[in-house]
Amino acid sequence: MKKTLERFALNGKRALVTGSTQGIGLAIARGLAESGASVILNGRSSEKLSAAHRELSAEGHTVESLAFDVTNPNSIKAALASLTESGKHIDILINNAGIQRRAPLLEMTLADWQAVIDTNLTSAFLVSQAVAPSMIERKSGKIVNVCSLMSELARPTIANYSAAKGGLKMLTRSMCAEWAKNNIQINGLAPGYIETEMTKSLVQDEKFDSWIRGRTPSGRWGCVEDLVGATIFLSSPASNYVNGHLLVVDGGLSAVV
Ligand code: GCO
Repeated sequence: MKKTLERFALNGKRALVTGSTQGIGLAIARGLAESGASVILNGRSSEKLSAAHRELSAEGHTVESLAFDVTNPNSIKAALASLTESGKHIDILINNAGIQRRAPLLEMTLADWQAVIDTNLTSAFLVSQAVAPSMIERKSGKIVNVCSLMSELARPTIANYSAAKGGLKMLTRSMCAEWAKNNIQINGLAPGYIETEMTKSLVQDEKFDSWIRGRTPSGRWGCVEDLVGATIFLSSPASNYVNGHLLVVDGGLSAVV
């Protein structure tokens, strides 16, 4: 039993979680830390970053913070250079940063389209491109791209988000195609409808809430903790022969009509 559980241990590993000051990112960061990893938090707001840092540190975890803009190559480069200068490398990269800007397609502005594509898709390209060389050099690494149920299914008013998350699924497979030979495992995590700040307005919408509870075989919204086990699996030696895979955590929603 003990040997099997050790496959999920992350002791001695350093994980960077983008967009980890709240919601899914913070829950994933906490789960990685509880599994033994030292965690680097990231976010745009230094206030939220400090608060998340204090929260996880108070729980006894080894936490660092890197405030950089995941859509800005220079910001990413400067942040990672500061890590390298202190002799640190990233073993596990969780590309989680994501926003939502809902609008009917005919009314969607280019700004709302571009902001979602930049934050939810291009960021994973930029941060992974900056982190991968060190993983390739060390012939070891884990990249988890936080995709979505919307990587596979669409609904009205979220074309930007669905296009980004669909692209992220294929970027995951493309990373697998080019980097897996270096003992790097790149996989996608696809959350279903999870209660977070991003979905708060949907949860509070009685009609939408009722539809989700009826449409989801598990009969409930997911919570951020529902995603931690799958992320630990994809970040640990337990998944060393899993690559290019999209691990769906959606209460069964995408399995049924
Ligand atoms: C929406 C939601 C979804 C969820 C989640 C589902 O407007 O339908 O925001 O996009 O955020 O991504 O997997």
